[in-house]
Amino acid sequence: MDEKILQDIKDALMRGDREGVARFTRAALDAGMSIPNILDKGLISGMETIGKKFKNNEVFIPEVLISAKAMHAGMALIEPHFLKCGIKPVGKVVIGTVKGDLHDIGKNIVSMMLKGACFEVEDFGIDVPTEKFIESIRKGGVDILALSSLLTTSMNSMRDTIKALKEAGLRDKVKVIIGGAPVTQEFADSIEADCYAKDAAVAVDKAKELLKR
Ligand code: B12
Repeated sequence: MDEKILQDIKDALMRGDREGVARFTRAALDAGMSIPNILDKGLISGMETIGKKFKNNEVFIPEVLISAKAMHAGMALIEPHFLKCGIKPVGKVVIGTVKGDLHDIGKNIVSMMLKGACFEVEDFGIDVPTEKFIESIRKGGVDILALSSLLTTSMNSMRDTIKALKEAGLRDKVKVIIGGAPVTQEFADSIEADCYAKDAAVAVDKAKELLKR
């Protein structure tokens, strides 16, 4: 039964069927299925398959875009289940997809899960200019800067942001965590980020660790 609903979510996402994704996600929630299960085995799994098809030229930008919108419909239903923190935030995170990059699905999942772990999250969205990040750190009160990149080309914007933090004398004011499909620990080390996380669950653990450093 659970497997069937997860497959229904996945199939609807791959078809770009927004209403279907919403309907099956709601059914999964009503059936009491766990959020990580719905996210990993339904929504993210569907998006991964689209990614493979895109790579193999079996689907193209318009189809990917429609599936991405369907993914957002599912995530919108899941998000309220993460937001159960009535207590004082454990820390503040500024998050954004770096300049030159319009991908936001992974970043939104990280943002949602950080909120679920009681972080205050300010999300600057996509294609964020370096100066906007720097300005927010200059204002103060930000514990962690979280940068997302899905393109090998936009990874350079992560390097630029850390360089700009140093030039502004702000590098020791904030911890920087980076992620996104092409990002690796090796790259994080090379640009002197404080840490790298391969997915949203690890990002939450690492963000908590960063607060203690
Ligand atoms: C959806 C998608 C799009 C959508 C984006 C819609 C949206 N609202 O995001 C659209 C259609 C707009 C798009 C456009 C393009 N795309 Co695209 N896209 C994808 C696709 C299929 C899926 C990405 C995704 O959402 N994955 C699902 C999420 C859940 O995974 P994720 O993003 O990796 O996030 C997880 C982790 O990485 C991590 N994470 C993510 N961010 C962060 C941040 C922090 C701080 C941390 C700690 C962790 C973390 O946690 C997340 C959750 O676990 C990928 C294929 C792929 N396999 O990645 C290609 C892909 C990224 N795209 C690609 C390309 C080439 C493009 C275009 C250049 C295509 C074109 N010719 O125009 C444009 C670029 C536009 C731009 N300037 O950004 C390439 C990139 C290749 C490369 N080496 O750079 C890929 C890999 C496809 C491919 N194989 O060729 N794309």
